[in-house]
Amino acid sequence: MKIYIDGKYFSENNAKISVFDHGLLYGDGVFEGIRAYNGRVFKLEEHIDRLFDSAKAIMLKIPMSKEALMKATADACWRNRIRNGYIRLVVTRGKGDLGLSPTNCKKATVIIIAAGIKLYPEKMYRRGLEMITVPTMRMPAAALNPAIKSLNYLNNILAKIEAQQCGVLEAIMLNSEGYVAECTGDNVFAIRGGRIRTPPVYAGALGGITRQVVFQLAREHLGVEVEEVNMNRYDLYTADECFVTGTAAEIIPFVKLDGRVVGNGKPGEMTRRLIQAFRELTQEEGYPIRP
Ligand code: PXG
Repeated sequence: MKIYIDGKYFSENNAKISVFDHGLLYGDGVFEGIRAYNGRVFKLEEHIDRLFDSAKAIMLKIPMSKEALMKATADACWRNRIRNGYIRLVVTRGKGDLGLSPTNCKKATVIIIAAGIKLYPEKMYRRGLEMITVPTMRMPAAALNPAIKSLNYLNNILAKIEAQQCGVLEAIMLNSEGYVAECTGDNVFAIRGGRIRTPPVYAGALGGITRQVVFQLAREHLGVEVEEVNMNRYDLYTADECFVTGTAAEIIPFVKLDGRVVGNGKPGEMTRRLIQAFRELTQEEGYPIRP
């Protein structure tokens, strides 16, 4: 594996950054998880835009243009012979001193890891996940806005630990008002009576790229506009179908939440059609890897 750090490639064993990098010391930085399918990087421009938005929100200057970063991402895939894979793009605050202040960090560090993909087992897509609601709530926007994809993921990691303690892989996180925000690393959707609903970003959700793709697929393939509305756990318990979306997960149905069986306990018809349409789209479009 060849890993990109600040314009140079290193072997896995030599890909190292300073222990004084504030990405390590404080989780000070931003990142993206991106997928490549069939020799193309899926929704690359959208991921790069979100990365720059996250960076802007934390006053981090990314030391290259959007175009250069897109080219570098494709190049990292090319050099690693990746046609289908998972790409982690990380921009840290860079090397500073032991103080919190980012002003001593002279230059951000840009890292691109283009690797293979560890998919969820296929049977989850056919049978559906089981989830619980965890006690750790999503961070209020006034503390650290969940729309920022920062390197500070402890909030989500604590929720993930709680899920695993209960023997499930994903969890519903609520916001401080008790509304559904999202999962630890996925957005959440519910379908009832043919209407598709998802929490708005202001409820504490990341503006997921896969979430946005589902808006498009629902419109084009099902003739339905997704509604962004505040939701309670009740709305998930009483839905006909539920699913989560994320770059790694793609679209996965969930069929049980907090012990309540969702719908008839099997992935629903609309969810199945969205999964199918998503798989077709990923094979068709994207930013070409071949130079
Ligand atoms: N919410 C959060 C908090 C996320 O981190 C999503 C939603 C889905 O967004 P996209 O743009 O991917 O559709 C994410 C992104 C993991 C993992 O190991 C998950 C993400 C990022 C990094 C790791 O589960 N999900």
